[in-house]
Amino acid sequence: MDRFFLLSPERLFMKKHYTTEQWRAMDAAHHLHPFSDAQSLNQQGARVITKAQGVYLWDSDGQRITDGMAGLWCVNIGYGRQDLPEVAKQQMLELPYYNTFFKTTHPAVAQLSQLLAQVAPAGYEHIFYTNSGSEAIDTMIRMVRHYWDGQGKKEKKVLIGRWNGYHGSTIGGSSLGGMRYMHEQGDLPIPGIAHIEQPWWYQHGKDMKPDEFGLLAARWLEQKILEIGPDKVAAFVGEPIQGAGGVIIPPASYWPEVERICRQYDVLLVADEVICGFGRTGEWFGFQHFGFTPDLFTTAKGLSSGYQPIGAVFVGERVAQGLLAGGDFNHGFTYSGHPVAAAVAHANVQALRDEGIVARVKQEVGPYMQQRWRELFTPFAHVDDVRGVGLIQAFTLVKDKATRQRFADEGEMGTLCRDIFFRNNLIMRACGDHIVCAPPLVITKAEVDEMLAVAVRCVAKFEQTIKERGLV
Ligand code: PXG
Repeated sequence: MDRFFLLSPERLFMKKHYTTEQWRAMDAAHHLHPFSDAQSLNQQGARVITKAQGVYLWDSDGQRITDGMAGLWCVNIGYGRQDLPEVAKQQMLELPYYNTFFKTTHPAVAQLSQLLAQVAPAGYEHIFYTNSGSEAIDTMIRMVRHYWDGQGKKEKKVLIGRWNGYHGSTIGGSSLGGMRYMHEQGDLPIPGIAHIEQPWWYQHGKDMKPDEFGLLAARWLEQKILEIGPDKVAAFVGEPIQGAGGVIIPPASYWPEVERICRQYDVLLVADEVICGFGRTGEWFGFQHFGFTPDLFTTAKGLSSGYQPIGAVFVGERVAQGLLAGGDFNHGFTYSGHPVAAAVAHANVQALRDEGIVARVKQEVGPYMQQRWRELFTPFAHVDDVRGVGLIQAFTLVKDKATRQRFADEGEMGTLCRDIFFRNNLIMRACGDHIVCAPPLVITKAEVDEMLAVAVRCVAKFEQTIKERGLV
């Protein structure tokens, strides 16, 4: 047989010949979904998404769905780009795979690294690649501990994260994250991880002004460092804005105070930019929005806009010098710096920059979204803490706005509301009772209007439903 055979068109396109029911049956029989109750999902049957363009998805019944979540907070550049698949194809033809372990490199990864060092602020000249955000977090954990070993501070091993923070699903990532329902499965967290409370003013701020509360919340970190002992604490890790935790935006005073505390106790500061990175807040990275300088930061998602799986740890000067002087770092993945993922990420980041997509979030579509979001949702009786930055926004479903009373069964109302969106062909995410929205960064003002008009009708329907059911 010819070594370079091609799949026949029939075999390539066979997948299009099934019906929705057939897809569902196939899926239910063999596919275990992430973060899902397999039994109940299989009874309902998953919605089959077949194609996408711009900010829209289509399902196998031909319904058009507005994707208010950019996939899973990742398709920053929007669906349906022609250039990214072309780059992938060319790279696959030229060099589909080679590793970067044993004194080899390749043009795609070298070029991507140069570009990333350019779009990041000065001082992040060194980048380590992974396939995902979770792997970026685990890489960072090992890197930080290895760094302190190299400095002769072998006791400095504890990483501090936050309750309701999300850092992925690997053993390290889910330990560092503060999702208790994840810790319950698999005996987590692993040793050497601690957590402090999240900086959510609405819940924990009581009578304080937001900035007063921001300082208080930062000092929870100081207390924890002192409790553990500064000589044992390696790093503090936080998302600039907590994404999966429900878009928790700390007061402006929070991050600068966290930074001051980290410097005072010589604790490394790590920003998890997996959601905030690559334009989501209107800046390239979330730490630029909040005005602090992490020692390292982790990225994924928007790095390739989800067109390929890739993550990266950006290493600042201090840790980079330690690593460069520290001999072998015994860590890496078969696909670290994968040529196709690197080539696609390069084309994506270049387009985010050269087409002004990130700048537009800050100057134009972000402010417009924020204004409309507040105007449209603030009036609802059971919607409160309406908030957002750039193209990441949320509100919280509450029982009583006057007393800030939440619903008893956290998540039940969020799911109810989310399902109404879904039935109306709009995807927004419920994180507990927080409704969150993070559309592709290329969304136009007209598409924002169209999306929010549907969302408003859905929230009205939600309020009517909970009244009818006697839930309020
Ligand atoms: N850090 C942060 C801040 C994240 O949001 C990860 C790390 C892990 O990335 P990977 O690529 O390993 O998934 C994430 C991922 C949700 C949801 O439902 C959020 C994420 C992933 C899946 C679902 O909000 N964030």
